[in-house]
Amino acid sequence: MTDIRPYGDTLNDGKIQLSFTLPVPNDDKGREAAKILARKMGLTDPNVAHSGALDADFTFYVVYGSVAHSVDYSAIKVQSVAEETMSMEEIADYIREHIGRKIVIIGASTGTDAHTVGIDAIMNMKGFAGNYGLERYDMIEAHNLGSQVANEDFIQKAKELKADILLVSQTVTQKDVHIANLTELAEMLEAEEMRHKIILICGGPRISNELAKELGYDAGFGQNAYAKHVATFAVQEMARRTRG
Ligand code: B12
Repeated sequence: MTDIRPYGDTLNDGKIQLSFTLPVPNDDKGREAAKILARKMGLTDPNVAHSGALDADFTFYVVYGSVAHSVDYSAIKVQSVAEETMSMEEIADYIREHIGRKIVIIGASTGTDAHTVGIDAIMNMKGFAGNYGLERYDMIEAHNLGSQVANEDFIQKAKELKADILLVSQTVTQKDVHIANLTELAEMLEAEEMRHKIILICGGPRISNELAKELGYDAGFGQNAYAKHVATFAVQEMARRTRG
């Protein structure tokens, strides 16, 4: 597939939907402004499907239109975490065989981030979407520290619990606050001479493996990540390091 386009009614018709807010009242002039903006973004035949007042001076728009661009799908290369995913039982067996002791994993939503559902999905006993969390895994001692955990406290806890693996969740990305916070943690671990001793993994809805590596992490996981994905990577990486 060398030339893919969005699909609406018929294949390759290029139909897309945008949503945005403009600082104007919800009236005809505002709707025209939304269409002009859509045309400037390269959409043909823009159509304002919805406009809703957020207050007297701000309006939310949903605009449909066709985009002329296409993507050469066959040329795309992504850096996903490539391991073949093991099941919860296979992971426990793998740890017994290759590491020979329980491993300690701590996780938190760090900095000012108050979102816990993502890290809970990965760690909590009951898990998420039919996938048990790390607390249920045999051979893994999992500690979920919750949200708004300062990087200093996270590191302190990692020392206390002799953590092998640190899991950091970041949901809020406004003004790139996640980049600053993730970078700070990686730098603090370097300064404490702990970075090479632990496996450092981040995750969240706007985190990719590529971004994580750029920030000095061992791996990054985004949407649709479950405990088995992160545990497969982590235990295999730990075994690789033990061998190395
Ligand atoms: C619930 C929610 C809240 C709740 C959180 C409650 C709680 N206990 O967590 C409350 C009401 C507290 C809240 C507050 C805020 N929120 Co909020 N919130 C949401 C909401 C609706 C759902 C998030 C969620 O729970 N998703 C479900 C989980 C399961 O998905 P997930 O986090 O993506 O996790 C998966 C993966 O990403 C991955 N993963 C996640 N973390 C990790 C970590 C590791 C190590 C790994 C391996 C994988 C992994 O695995 C998970 C399972 O697959 C989203 C909108 C949305 N629909 O997504 C907004 C949203 C995230 N919130 C947003 C905002 C802006 C805020 C506030 C700043 C609002 C405000 N102005 O006060 C505050 C944050 C304050 C703060 N200091 O952090 C924005 C973020 C925008 C951005 N890009 O920065 C969103 C997107 C809403 C929006 N459209 O504007 N929020």
